Amino acid sequence: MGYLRFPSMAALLFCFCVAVALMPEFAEGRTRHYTFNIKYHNVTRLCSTRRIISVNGKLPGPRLVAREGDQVLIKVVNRIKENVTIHWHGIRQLRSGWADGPAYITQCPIQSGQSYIYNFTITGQRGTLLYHAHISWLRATLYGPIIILPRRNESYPFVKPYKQIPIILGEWFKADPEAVISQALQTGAGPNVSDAYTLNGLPGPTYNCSSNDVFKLKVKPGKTYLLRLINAALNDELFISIANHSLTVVDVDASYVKPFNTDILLIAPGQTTNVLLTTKPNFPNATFLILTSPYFTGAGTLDNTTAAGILEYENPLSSTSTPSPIKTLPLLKPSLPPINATKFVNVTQFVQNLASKYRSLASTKFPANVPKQWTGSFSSP
Ligand SMILES: [Cu+2]
Repeated sequence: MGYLRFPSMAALLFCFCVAVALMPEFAEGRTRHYTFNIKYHNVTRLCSTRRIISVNGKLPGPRLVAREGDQVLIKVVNRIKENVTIHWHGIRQLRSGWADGPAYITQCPIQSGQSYIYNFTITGQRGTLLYHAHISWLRATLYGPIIILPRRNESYPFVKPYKQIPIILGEWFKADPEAVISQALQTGAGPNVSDAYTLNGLPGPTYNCSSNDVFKLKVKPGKTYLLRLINAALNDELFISIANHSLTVVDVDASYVKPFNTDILLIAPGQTTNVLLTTKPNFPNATFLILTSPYFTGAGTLDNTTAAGILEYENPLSSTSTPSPIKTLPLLKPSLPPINATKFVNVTQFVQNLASKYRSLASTKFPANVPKQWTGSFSSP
């Protein structure tokens, strides 16, 4: 009898385990492994070449992709002379604070020739974040996107995008950023400003000697794209806008928000915004500039330039023998808030209005669990 009963008990246990695994709150994430080699490589921008420090020889660095609930193991190998750490900017690091990354705060830096495995689980977050170096100014070129997809079998609380495209805003220095910051620390003066802003590492045609280094966002008509916008600039807040296209904000810093439309966005350094871009229903016979420029209200100097990328529609005629006429199409330009003093008040007003539009999604599935009653006491015990 015992011999016969055993398989039926095992079958019951198996069914129970399967049932538990299928319940979303018990669904285990998978473990994802990455290797980040921190190396030097040469990059030419604005007609000058310099050695930069990046991940796996890429600017921006490779995409780190995971689902909510996944454990991520990243082996960081230091193949440069400088000490290095990587900060997983915005990851909550619940019970893994030692994997956060700020040098001399949560860890000793990884020394030349050494490696370290960052180990964390993504909990209660989905959307876009970024990683970057967190020692001195190595983050000027050492940065990349963190893409957190919803759990398996879970959908977005918005229309399923046709494609997802990260756009990382950054800065380009003709000089070595390490020399820039070390000079500032020695003199006590503010550091020299960057020479250009970039979209996915490319400054675009608004700068001298940069007409070939242009980020192109290639789209099809009548589709919805999810743009994962990241500001990886060192310290500057940046506006971004696409000519003749409205953007729908759906997720900020890996939290869903109540969707709202805007023509112009502002993103602070280290922050991210996911937007839906719905393309025009038909080939528009034009191309569209994507511009990014800084918002600045303080004293001192800043890089007051504008970087540009191009939104380009796939030409329906290009599949025939006719050569693509895209270069001959009119190039439309968005207007960004100007930075000059006379418009100063208007810009600030614009930013305040924009900021007031950000609201938590606060749906049944993604509630805003904010305590509404204060139960503590200000008096000492
Ligand atoms: Cu950071």
